[in-house]
Amino acid sequence: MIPQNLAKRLREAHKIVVMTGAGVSAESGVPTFRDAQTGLWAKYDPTELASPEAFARQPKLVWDWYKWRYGLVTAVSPNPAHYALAEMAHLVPHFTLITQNIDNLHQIAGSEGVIELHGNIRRTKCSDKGHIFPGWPDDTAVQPPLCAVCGSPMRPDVVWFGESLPRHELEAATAATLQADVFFSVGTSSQVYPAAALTVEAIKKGATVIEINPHPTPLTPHVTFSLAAPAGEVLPQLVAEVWERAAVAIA
Ligand code: BJW
Repeated sequence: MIPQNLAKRLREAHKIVVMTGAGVSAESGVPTFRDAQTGLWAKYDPTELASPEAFARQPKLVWDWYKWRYGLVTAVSPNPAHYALAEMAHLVPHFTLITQNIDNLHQIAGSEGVIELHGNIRRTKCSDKGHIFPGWPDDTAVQPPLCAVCGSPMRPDVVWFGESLPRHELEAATAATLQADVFFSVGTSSQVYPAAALTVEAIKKGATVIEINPHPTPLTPHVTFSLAAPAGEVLPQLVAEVWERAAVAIA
């Protein structure tokens, strides 16, 4: 059940920004980073493999881990949370979707103009000059394979700890956040910056900030509404109760 004052605020909103994290893909079967894990996640700390230092130390391990994850995300499908966000874009005057996820599931669900803060695992690039390639190269004797243009080792086109976020994407995300009257933080632990700083900015500027997460985060005490439930349940319910039923009532 969506609180009535939240539903009213959403219906009146002109500019809505949604930022998603790993939790939005959890119901598709993609493991999150910081929840208890099994399999390869239990063996290796994902937050330690996602760094240039790890790649320099163990390039084959990092390459294999990402290639395995590439296989994982290409085998799963968007869930009701992804589809609800794709639908929400058509129901509000201005809608911006920002994601920290690299799995492409928002785009597959039909979202357009998604701002990807941390890259996309469906692209690879070379580690020296940043030459970008769609997809993953075929297996070669050398792992990771070498760039066809400059010969440096290939890596996924994602943003690791200590690396800058893509400038255009971060600027676009910041601009949208500063103009938002409603800001959603969905399925993120709000521990990784500068992504979490967007939520902080939205809170500081007085936007209505809604967090959707079954578990509390460091920002939970500061948001306007905390909806403590899975995104795949809350978002479809929210779209139905706030906009679709309102449209039926008017018609
Ligand atoms: C559900 C659910 C369901 C479960 N429904 N919810 C300021 C302060 C402190 C530190 C820094 C700072 N500024 C920069 C830093 C350093 C660093 C950082 O933030 N460190 C902190 C960890 C302390 N940041 C960086 O290094 C960034 N770069 C940068 O700042 O550049 C400038 C600079 C350069 C040089 C020197 C200094 C500064 C880059 C960050 C890149 C992050 N990259 C990763 C890997 C991407 C590739 C990959 O996928 O492998 O991005 S790390 C990982 O964390 C990934 C994620 O996008 C990101 C965020 O994780 P997320 O999405 O929040 O996932 P989880 O697992 O943490 O949380 C999931 C949540 O879902 C949980 O809360 C669950 O409860 C919930 N959930 N099921 C809804 N069904």
